[in-house]
Amino acid sequence: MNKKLVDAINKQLNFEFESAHVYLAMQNFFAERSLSGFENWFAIQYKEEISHAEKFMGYLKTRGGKIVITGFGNPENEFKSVLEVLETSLNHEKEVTRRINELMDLAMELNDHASANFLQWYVDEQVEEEDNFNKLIDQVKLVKDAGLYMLDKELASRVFVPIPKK
Ligand code: OFO
Repeated sequence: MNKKLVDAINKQLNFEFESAHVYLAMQNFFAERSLSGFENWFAIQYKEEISHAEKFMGYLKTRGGKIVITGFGNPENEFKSVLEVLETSLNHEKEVTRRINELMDLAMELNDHASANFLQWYVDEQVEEEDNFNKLIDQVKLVKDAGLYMLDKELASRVFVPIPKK
């Protein structure tokens, strides 16, 4: 396997571990706020990223490429809102997509058909990843509006109770 592609796949597999940590921090952000549904969703997202890294490792192993594990920066642990978490996630996935596309370009440039075929799974996966976060963002926005509507109804039901004169 071409050394340039082995290096690029190693870089991406380490970025998948970095992605896992990004979502692990988010999982705990929700756990702290007792939002167990979101906590569960992000726990699964964390596991998925680990499996993306493992899939890359499996491929390098099969093709005889040396696996090199590196470190990475600290993930963000502080967020102002649920929406900010989701928008950060979507931007993160767009960056993953950009990197996967670059990897695919390199595989094609090197005429490495097996790698291009392998990378196609990630190309498809990224369509799903971005779609998941886009949908979640839309849903959170809708729920927010619905919450405001329900609160508005509740406030509308308030009646003036005159205080007794004596
Ligand atoms: Fe969230 O995506 Fe990995 O590859």
